[in-house]
Amino acid sequence: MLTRIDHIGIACTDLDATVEFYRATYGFEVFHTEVNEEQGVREAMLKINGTSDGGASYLQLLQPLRDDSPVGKWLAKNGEGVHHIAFGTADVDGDAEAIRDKGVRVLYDAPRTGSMGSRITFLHPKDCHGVLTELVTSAPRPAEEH
Ligand code: MC0
Repeated sequence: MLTRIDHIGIACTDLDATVEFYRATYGFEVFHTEVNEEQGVREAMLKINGTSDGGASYLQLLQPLRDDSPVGKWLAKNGEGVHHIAFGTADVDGDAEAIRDKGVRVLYDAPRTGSMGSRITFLHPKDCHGVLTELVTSAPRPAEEH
């Protein structure tokens, strides 16, 4: 069952400048940063609020590592902006399978590694009214980190 918005992914050309915009304008601080080579991104997670299931909601700022990565291709075509939304679930495997059974293309046969050790998969935007949609099961982790 999808229980919350885990994050909104935002494509940007300059991660440091975008992080500074969110800090200076809204007061959002960086909770976590990492490089995900497989996904081709450098990212910063800005925590917006915690939730009772142990997960949280974030803005995920994404700078592409390569022009031919999903975010690189999308930026070249659309410029900066909202790239995807991600729903949180305790069971990404089960939810992905149930959604696949409804005829929506699930992009991975098995979930892959996402931010902060999460397990993720994606639904094809053309099957979701133009929205690239991610399903996320968070890794158990300490409440606060940097
Ligand atoms: C592409 N399209 C999108 C889109 N990306 N539509 C809405 N939102 C997006 N983000 C549309 C294009 O405009 C195009 O439409 C069609 O889909 C095919 O796009 P393409 O540029 O030819 O690219 P493809 O087909 O090679 O790849 C599209 C696909 C890919 C969605 C399969 O981007 C993908 O595998 N995405 C999932 C992985 C990902 O995005 N990783 C980065 C975030 P037209 O009408 O022109 O045909 S990593 C992440 O988020 C991790 C770290 C995490 O959360 O933990």
